[in-house]
Amino acid sequence: MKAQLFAIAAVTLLSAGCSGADSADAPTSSSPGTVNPSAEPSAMTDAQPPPEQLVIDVTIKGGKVTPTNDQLQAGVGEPIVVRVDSDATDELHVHSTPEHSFDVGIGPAQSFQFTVSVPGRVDVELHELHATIATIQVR
Ligand SMILES: [Cu+2]
Repeated sequence: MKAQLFAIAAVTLLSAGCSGADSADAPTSSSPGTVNPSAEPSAMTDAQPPPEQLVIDVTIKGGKVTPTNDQLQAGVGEPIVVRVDSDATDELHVHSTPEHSFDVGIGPAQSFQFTVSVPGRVDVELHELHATIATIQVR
């Protein structure tokens, strides 16, 4: 079931990319053999938006964690940062493909970054507290 959903998502992504490239190429393909001296390759870099980034602020205090069961969304390959302020050690586990595991120490402003390369539902858990911080829908 999961593999099937992934296949559909992958096909959707591929076809979207193809149609975009086709329409951009269409005007320049009408005069083969001629070189266009006015083409500016640098014009494309201006159109790039800044990379998006999802930041999850987590507090672990007195055996409790906030937030729990947060519902979030992120893109494939988008940096996801978990910032932890904790009074106990724990293991931060990201159920993605590939999965990620981080050692949480005691102290403020601990930053853990990862990306997810396969679309799907990604649980971010604390294994010592047996708590789910957030579920991220990666598209
Ligand atoms: Cu886990």
